[in-house]
Amino acid sequence: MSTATPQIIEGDLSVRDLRIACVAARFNDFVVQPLLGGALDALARHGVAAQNILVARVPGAFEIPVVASRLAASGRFDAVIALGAVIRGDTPHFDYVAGECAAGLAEVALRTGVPIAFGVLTTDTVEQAMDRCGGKDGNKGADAALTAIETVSLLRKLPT
Ligand code: INI
Repeated sequence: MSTATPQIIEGDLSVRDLRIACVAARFNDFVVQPLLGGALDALARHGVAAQNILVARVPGAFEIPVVASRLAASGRFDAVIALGAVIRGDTPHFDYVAGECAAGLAEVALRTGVPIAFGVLTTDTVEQAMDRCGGKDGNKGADAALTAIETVSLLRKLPT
């Protein structure tokens, strides 16, 4: 029996010279602003220079994919971080906004090859959103920033 072990490739957080675009919705800004702060803080802590970060603000989560698409296709960014908060409340709008945002971002990432970190909260209540933007469940904006860095790192290690 062979004693060979499979090659395992993982990304890490030590990549340098990253160029990052954040696309952040203004809708539910009381949630998105802490998400953006968490993302920017995580990027700074991992050595991403401020001059290599662009933040684009869009009206709502529904508008994130088209702007992410433009930025990803520009060739000027290694990754895009999408930030927003879609809160169900009692509006049927929720499923359309959240679903189209997620599907649109997945399509952009696959089409362009530029990784997109999904830092768009989709919650039933305001309380759940608050828990995830710096509350008891952490900061999903910071998590998305780390995901972006790790995924760029992995892509740089993979065969082309
Ligand atoms: N946009 C959000 O980012 N979050 C929401 O919870 C939300 N809700 O509930 O409606 C929302 N709607 C606006 C939407 O993203 C678009 O900006 C709007 O429909 C104009 O295209």
